[in-house]
Amino acid sequence: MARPKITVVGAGNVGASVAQYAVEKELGDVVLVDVVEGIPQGKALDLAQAAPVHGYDSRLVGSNGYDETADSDIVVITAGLARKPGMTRDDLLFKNAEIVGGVVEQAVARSKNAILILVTNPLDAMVQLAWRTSGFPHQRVVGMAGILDSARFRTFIAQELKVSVENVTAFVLGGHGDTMVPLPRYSTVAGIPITDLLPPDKIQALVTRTANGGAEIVALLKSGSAYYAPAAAAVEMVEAILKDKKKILPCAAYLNGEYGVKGLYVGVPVKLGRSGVEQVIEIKLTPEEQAGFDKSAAAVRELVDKLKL
Ligand code: TXD
Repeated sequence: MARPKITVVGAGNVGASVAQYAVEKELGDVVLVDVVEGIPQGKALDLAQAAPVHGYDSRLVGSNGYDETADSDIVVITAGLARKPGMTRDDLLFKNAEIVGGVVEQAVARSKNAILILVTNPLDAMVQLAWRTSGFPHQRVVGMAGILDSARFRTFIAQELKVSVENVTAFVLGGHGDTMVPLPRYSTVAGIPITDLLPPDKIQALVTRTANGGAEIVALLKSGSAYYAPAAAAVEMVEAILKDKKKILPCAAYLNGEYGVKGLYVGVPVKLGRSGVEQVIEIKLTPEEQAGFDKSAAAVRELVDKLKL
């Protein structure tokens, strides 16, 4: 049986790490694509030469074009710009929309049955754009953000309580970053809600640190943003899909009335399997949580409207 084929567009920090984690888990063969000449080829060759040491037989190819991507099972899109001094959020929105739109057109023309996983920021708007541009059913276009946000929350909870990260689950809804809505009452340590383990002010401090998790890393790195955890999160989605795990994960998914939102991609728990987003998991929210979610959806809607999607 042929190995699954995973295309990763954007061979920068996140893209290269997605390729690395994917082959280390031997999830499939990987095609790395970037506009910069030599970068995808060089990184693919370097990762191929790590194979004998790590013991994976996944093949790696780097390219500046899309022919090698034909018949991919999954296309992970990390191509884009990060905000530079003097650039407004809108500049980034329009620039990345141009990049992601072009990438999606090229990729889907050669892989009509692929599942698209978006990573480029502003995440929720880029997923909506990719869905529109691809013409794919919404189940096959999904965005990565919630796994990262919840992984950050889990890390901080585990550190605070001095327990294994494996014991900690966390539930996060809404758009990526500032407007995310963590749900402490559904966040647990070995099944015990953290609301039984930590005082409210401590939980609030961890929530605030999580919402600012990306900015904290940007401030430390000075140039560039986080990539190990974002890449690990994207690869968890790749694995859930290719292995048809039916894993419940927070992802940016298309809502068709769920949580009171229609026609918009927002972060919610979904079931990920070989068909993509197989189900949106709906839970009952308190009025306060629903208000947070509505605010988050409104922020996404604003960007989507600017792109006239
Ligand atoms: O939670 C999340 N969704 C995110 C999002 C977490 C981390 C990073 N997030 C966003 O992913 C970030 O704000 C950026 O929009 C993307 C990629 O982040 P990364 O850190 O990997 O940026 P790099 O290192 O600058 O890499 C981007 C690459 C770079 O090599 C460019 O040459 C390439 O994208 N690029 C392109 N590749 C292909 N095709 C086109 N058109 C193109 N334009 C740029």
